[in-house]
Amino acid sequence: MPPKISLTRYLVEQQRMDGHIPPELRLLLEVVARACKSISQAVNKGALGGVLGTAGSENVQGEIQKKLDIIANEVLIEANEWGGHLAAMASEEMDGIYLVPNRYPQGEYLLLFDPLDGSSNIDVNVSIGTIFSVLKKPDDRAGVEEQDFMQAGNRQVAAGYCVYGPQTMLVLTVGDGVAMFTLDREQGSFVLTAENVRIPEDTSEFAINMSNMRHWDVPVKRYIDECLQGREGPRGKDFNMRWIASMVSDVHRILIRGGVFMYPWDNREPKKAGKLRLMYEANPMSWLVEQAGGVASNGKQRILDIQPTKLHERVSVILGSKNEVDRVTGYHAKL
Ligand code: P6P
Repeated sequence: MPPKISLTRYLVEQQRMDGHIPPELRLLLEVVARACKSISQAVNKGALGGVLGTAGSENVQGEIQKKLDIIANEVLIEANEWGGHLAAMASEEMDGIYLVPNRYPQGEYLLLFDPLDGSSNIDVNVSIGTIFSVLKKPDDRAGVEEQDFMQAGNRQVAAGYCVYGPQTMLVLTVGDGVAMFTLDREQGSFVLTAENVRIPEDTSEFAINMSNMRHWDVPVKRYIDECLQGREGPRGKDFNMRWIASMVSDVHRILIRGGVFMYPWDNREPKKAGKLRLMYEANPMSWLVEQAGGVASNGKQRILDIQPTKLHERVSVILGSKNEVDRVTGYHAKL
């Protein structure tokens, strides 16, 4: 049995090899991982912990907040605010940015997160997760404001998620490939269980919420229709479909065995670019997918090149196996 490589050892050895993880960033990632362990404990308690159901409030997105949404948000804030590695945080569950209180030292990093993605699955015991993205604060002046977060996804210095499923797994990139860690509950630490993860360039599996079909744009309708025609159709092969309604779980499956995940623009609310949020869902997931050899597009451009203008802005997401995403973006180009 090879020696167990802990998250800490992995980060130290990565820093030694290629300098991608300065000590402050390593501290940040270890603190986020510890927070995810606490969230995992709370999630695993379920009804026994009195954490199911709604909190009776709405978030900035106008969505009903689950008790665990708020618990996860608080765990991440409390874990990260005192360490001296952060200047500010932003969360799906908070309207504006959260400045590190003056009683703590300010750091150079900005942490963004969706504290509990897929929370509609909490009460039905289906996997959910935490998604996080790390940016550097522009160093041209003191203090920090929302405008400092308006950086394209190609400026991220770290990105990852923790999926609370049959295993609790942390998946991470700092720009040198994708590594996966499985929580060893006996040791209480994340142990390296996969690295240099690669997404197969071809797939026969797509993930999309089919109930929205009548609202999709033509290129998406064409792509899905051709998949549904199977081997008798233009694709010449049968396709399988998955939709967990938890982006973390759908993306995790794609990192493991390939596939294409789509939450495209649709005409239900034409002014909205999409359902998913750019800064703390699409950007971190897109970097992970690209670092594993996949492609992530909004149909017309690389997601990581989108210049954000609002903290909670939404985006159309098509990501996964390179040749399938290229096909979908090719259909958009023919519009
Ligand atoms: P729908 C969860 O609420 C989420 O933000 C993603 O995790 C997931 O992929 C999507 O929304 C599910 O949306 O419309 O199918 O419920």
